[in-house]
Amino acid sequence: MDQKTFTIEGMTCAACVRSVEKAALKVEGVSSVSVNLVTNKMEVAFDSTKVSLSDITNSVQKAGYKAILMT
Ligand code: 9UX
Repeated sequence: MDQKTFTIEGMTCAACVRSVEKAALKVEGVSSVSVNLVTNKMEVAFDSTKVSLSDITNSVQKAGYKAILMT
């Protein structure tokens, strides 16, 4: 299991948080997602043999937000 942190752009309310979490969670192989509206950070735990980072950022993008991998 791998874990990465992303910065999310475009969130303004708690429903945005839900949308981003839902978008990341529906990626096959993602096991847990935690989004913080105050810090704009998203922590994702996933199986790196099933998920690439672009799968996560693309799904979040489709929901209308931008996910930037933290280095
Ligand atoms: Mo809240 Mo977020 O009304 O896209 S859902 S701003």
